[in-house]
Amino acid sequence: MERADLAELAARLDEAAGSATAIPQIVSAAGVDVEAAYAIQGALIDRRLARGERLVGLKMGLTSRAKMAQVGVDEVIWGRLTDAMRVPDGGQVDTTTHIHPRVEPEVAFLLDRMPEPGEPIGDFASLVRAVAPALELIDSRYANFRFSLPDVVADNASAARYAIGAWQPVPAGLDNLGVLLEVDGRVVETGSTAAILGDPRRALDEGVRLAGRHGVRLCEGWVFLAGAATAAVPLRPGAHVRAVVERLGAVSLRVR
Ligand code: 0L1
Ligand code: MG
Repeated sequence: MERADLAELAARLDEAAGSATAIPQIVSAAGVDVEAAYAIQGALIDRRLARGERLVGLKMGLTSRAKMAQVGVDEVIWGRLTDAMRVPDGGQVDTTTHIHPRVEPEVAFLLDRMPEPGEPIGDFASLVRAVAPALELIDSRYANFRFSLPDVVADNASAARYAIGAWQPVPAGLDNLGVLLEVDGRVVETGSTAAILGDPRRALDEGVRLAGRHGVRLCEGWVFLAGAATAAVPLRPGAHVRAVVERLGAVSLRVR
């Protein structure tokens, strides 16, 4: 596929996000494969950077069985995070600026140095400065939240907004911490960090490897969203959403 055609698909996804209007599965309809879909994702992010946003990290997607089953795609994917996507802990999100937003509880890592592709997770302690509870708000730009693998990759792994709680030293037992997702004080999902590839540290390994294939190296000071510990739940206006991760504390946001 020509570069101009990839740029056109990126522009349509960008406009769909900007106008909060769902579109059909234009990427799979154009016969784009996963490799080219990551090039579209890159072009999509370049448009945001051209508007003044800064690249500040990476997110992993579909790192748990619950998430894969929810959307019918069974491959781990990654996307890019910009500063404009971040919501302060306790901050507000306006649902009218999104199409059909969902929220999921995650853990975030703050990177201490740039990892080498293929570096084993045994070096996790030297790579990660701190860990925090996180909420990711995802919003597919495709109608009915339905897509194939190339569609969702091009759509930046459905990334929309994220909130991060207070950074903590890396806790013991990171591979099996209890996770709760609450809406209006009621627990709606429960899980464990073990749901994230068996150990969220593995997500960092995968992120370094998969993004490295596309020439993207993680940088010191970047945020890394390791993936969701439960399925995502739809967001409705007025809701107060909170994620609690054992030993890490809580993070919340309010929906307008
Ligand atoms: O962060 C995620 O796991 C989302 C990945 C893309 C699939 C979805 O929209 O649920
Ligand atoms: Mg996620």
